[in-house]
Amino acid sequence: MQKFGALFVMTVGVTAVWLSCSDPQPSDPGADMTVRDLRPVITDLTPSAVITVQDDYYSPKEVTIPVGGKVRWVFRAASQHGVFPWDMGFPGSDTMSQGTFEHTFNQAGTFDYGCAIHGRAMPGTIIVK
Ligand SMILES: [Cu+2]
Repeated sequence: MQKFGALFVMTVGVTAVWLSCSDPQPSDPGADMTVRDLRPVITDLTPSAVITVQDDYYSPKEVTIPVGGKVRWVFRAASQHGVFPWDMGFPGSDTMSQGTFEHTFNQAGTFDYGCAIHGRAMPGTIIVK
């Protein structure tokens, strides 16, 4: 009977050690984050649209992005250009021929812009929805 008792204690002990080693819930601080939580982080790193600024046009001229999306303008021009919002709906860029300018649009709407130098002869539109 003493043998069975010792076997029982040993079996319970081994099982307890096995259970504590195979804990299926490791403490991962990001484990309860959802895709929705991560979306602002992802959009912050990756632009929703990339617009090339050339002589004398934006390509593409019109883009549609989600709310919270970022637009990156990449200047690849010989002349100076800029991004100038007509209704001041977002801060414009400096004028430049090479370089980048970014803006994150956190409100829905239609944002028309043009060039600070060439004006409305260089039209562009950002649609945020
Ligand atoms: Cu221009």
